[in-house]
Amino acid sequence: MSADEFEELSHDEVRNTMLPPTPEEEAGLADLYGRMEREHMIPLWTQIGDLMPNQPSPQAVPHVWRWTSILPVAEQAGELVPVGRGGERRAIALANPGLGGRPYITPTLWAAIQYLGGREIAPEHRHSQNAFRFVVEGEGVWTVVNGDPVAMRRGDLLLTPGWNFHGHHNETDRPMAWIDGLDIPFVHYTDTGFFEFGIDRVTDEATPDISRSERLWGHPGLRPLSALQPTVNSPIGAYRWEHTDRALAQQLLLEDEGVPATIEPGHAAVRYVNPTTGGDIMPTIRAQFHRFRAGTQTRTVREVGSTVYQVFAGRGEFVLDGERIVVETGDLVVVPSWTACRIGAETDFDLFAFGDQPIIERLHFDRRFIEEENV
Ligand code: GTQ
Ligand code: FE2
Repeated sequence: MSADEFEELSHDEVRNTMLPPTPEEEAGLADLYGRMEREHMIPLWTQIGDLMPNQPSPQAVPHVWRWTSILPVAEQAGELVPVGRGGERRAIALANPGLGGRPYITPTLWAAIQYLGGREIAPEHRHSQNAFRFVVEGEGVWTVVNGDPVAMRRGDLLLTPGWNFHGHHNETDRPMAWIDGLDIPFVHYTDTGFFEFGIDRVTDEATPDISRSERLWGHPGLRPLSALQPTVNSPIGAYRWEHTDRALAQQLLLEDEGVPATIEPGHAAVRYVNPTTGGDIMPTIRAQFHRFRAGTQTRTVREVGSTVYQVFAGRGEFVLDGERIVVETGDLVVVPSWTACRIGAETDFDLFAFGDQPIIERLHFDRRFIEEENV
């Protein structure tokens, strides 16, 4: 595909070449539009440019949330707002400024900072919405997923797929904060969500280092013969940092040895997958991790679907539709659909990423466009 294909005439440009209506036609049209309004009908021809643009024209905008700004807000909420039944979670959504005040980071995705004070418990519940947690700093909370306590530590990705009971308990005297990602907006638009309370605490306050799901599934390339059927969601409750870190480090070492292992020079990347299918961890959410060597720059890419990045370590920049944003550890950046995105690493740079691409791909709406030159 060439860049020219995105420079076709808009609907308005084409319509503006038509003859204007006569005064009689004008009066007739006013009557017609009045009837339509009373009958709750809307013509396509006044809406088509908005409904069917030549290319995606997202309401969501590129935006950055600074860790140094959002963490203190979560801490203040920790002092003022109790966590418990009813409100369920001390989670504070990152609201995309283009989405009209809804608590959505993109049209399909929810991202929030969640805060649990020392010894606090977030009670069990379950819902249709798929969820994950990602930890940039701290430890001491266990998330109990269907009765399986899963330790949360720095760099870990923890899964809570739809309809699994889950609650969180902090076993230390120190607070902990992390990032939640869910498909709340998608489930809301499609009216597909169910919700149920569980018991008023968590089913198991044990604090094992390793969860039952990892004991069964966390061995590279080895699948239990007791579980040969593919499952919709990944059975792995925790993707541990030591594995992610090692996988990325080895890609870069292999590149040094001349073995093709990275996706572009100096850019190592992995996708978190469901080991029963090789596909994404959950049906609506993709999660990946990128590691860049200092000085590396990606090409400029546009992609259908929206992505949220959280800086895990280092310092770098996003250039989004030509605007440069410098980011550091903990900062979150949202890249809406079809936004031109280039990433540059000032230092060695680690990025966690999640997006809605599994929905897009399942529906065959996926498209990607790589600009030929860095500008
Ligand atoms: O931790 O169960 O950010 O149910 C939003 C909804 C977290 C959770 C959120 C949730 C949770
Ligand atoms: Fe939940």
